[in-house]
Amino acid sequence: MIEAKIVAEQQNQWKQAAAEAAAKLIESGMVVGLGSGSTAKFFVDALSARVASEGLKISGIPTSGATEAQARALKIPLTTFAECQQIDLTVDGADEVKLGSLDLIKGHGGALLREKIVASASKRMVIVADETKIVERLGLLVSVPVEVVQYGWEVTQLKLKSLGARPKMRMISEGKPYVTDGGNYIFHCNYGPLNDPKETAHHLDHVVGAVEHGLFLGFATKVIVGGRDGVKVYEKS
Ligand code: A5P
Repeated sequence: MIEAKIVAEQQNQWKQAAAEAAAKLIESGMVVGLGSGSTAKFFVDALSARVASEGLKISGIPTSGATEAQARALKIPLTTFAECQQIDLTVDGADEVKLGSLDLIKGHGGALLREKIVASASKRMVIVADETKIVERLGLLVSVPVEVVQYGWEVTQLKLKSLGARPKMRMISEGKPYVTDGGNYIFHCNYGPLNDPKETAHHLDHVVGAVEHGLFLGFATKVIVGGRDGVKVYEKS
């Protein structure tokens, strides 16, 4: 128990170190995509400190209600896609990162749809993570979350099963499904380590009733990783 607490504390320090390094990449005039999850939360903290102390002039586009609330509380100016359709740089976390391709699994914080919309509108996407997220193959540590519209979810679940996944509905508590900011359900699809993430993504892209999935292939341009040897930066190879 105590050991688990120490590991979690250390992991948080690594996340924070990566997030603070990413905050240094932000320049005045940028439209910044604000990711979701605990590592992105450290980034938003660090960014707000720069806005307050250096007068950095930026506008943020949050990827979730939680990030929006944090940014508002920290007085980070926000904008919307109605006003601005291109983001200069997005900083977000990830659940798994494959070095080399910088392909990712994201969405275990429950915000994958908005995260992918923001990523797809971004010129650059920087991922902040601690070293425990680095994998040889996607799917090694976590399942692939899939966001599914509520209507007919039973049919969509069967379709996901037929693709070889073991879909499990994300729940808040017994009998109470988790509902995303967009009003959808999430199914965690456990495939195990993926041989061909592109093929899996292609199949998931064509499931009627599935709005988006957590395979983020080809989006990240840089990954900043905090770990026992300090902060390391990886570019796409
Ligand atoms: C949110 O939906 C996710 O994509 C997060 O970015 C991801 O789960 C990483 O979260 P942590 O930074 O909390 O580990």
